[in-house]
Amino acid sequence: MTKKRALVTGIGGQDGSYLAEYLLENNYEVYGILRRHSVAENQNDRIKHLYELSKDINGFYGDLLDIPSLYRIFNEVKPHEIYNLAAMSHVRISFDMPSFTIQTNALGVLNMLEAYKTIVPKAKFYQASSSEMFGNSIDEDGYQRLTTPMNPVSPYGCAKVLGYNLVRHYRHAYGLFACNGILFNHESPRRGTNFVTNKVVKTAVQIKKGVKNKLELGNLDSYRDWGHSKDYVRAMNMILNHDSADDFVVATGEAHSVRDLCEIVFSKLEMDYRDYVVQNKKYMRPEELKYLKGDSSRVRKILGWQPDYTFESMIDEMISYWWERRIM
Ligand code: G4F
Repeated sequence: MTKKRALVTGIGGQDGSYLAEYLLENNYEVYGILRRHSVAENQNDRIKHLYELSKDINGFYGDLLDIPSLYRIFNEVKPHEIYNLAAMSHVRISFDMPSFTIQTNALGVLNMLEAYKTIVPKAKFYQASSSEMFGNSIDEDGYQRLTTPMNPVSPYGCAKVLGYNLVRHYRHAYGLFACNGILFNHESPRRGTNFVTNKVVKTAVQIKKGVKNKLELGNLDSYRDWGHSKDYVRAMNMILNHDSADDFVVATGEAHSVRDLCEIVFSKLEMDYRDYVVQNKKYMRPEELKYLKGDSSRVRKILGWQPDYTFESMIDEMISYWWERRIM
């Protein structure tokens, strides 16, 4: 039987790497799009182990904004499933680079949809949409869900709303199997260390090991619904293997503040975060998204998705990861 071919943009990122692993385990051929990196050694950091494990993974240089590269790759791979995970994914940095963010995270989606519609219209398309699209909208019961108004509060969020609407529009106008996963924050040891969870965990371990003496953060009073990336990439695949194209919220339904996160991580390492955490204005955002808690009842009920990790088991895994490394 021919294997299904999956094309994954952003394969070098946290989600791309876990998704590639999951798809290989499930008998797919995986084709990834990577942007050129000036330090060649860092290009494949999160996925190089997969090249040793499987012959079914292949990488292409390309970019969502380089239309000829997309057409070349789509024509060569002729994918059955397309996962568009590539993005400028850091919300605070999107305030510094608004134009690049809008181009990549919105026009990039349009370029992908056009290549998809033209070359493989029978394939299925997953768009990495984000809870950042809700901004500070919260339903009366304290949750965000598909019907919650989208009021983005960052260039990143604004771009993701356009990408989200383009996917819905292409689905309705052209009958494509194009879906959005609205994923709430998801973390792991592979998370970039400039995102708050891995920054807190890595720095707390460094403090415990005596190589650092403080942790500088921005806003401690925002709340996030944090799940594990491995659980969330499984949802992406379930969304594309449902019998009709649809949009789903993926979340844990639990909210913790950045302060709670610090308290939990430092106390697991037998320290008091108040002795080490200091606020630095440079990590604050011009506008902050204050509270996220997702209602994922549809993805649980319709697709049977549920997370394997809890918040605590995810934090434990991240602490062990950094604890076992020689970090300076
Ligand atoms: O870890 P963060 O940078 O994640 P953020 O902004 O929520 O975005 C992540 O989740 C989105 C889903 O909602 C994704 F779409 C997006 O791509 C990304 O994966 O910040 C979390 C919270 C914020 O309130 C931030 O202000 O932590 C606060 N924070 C406090 N000090 C900090 C810091 N965030 C970072 N990155 N660094 C700090 O020093």
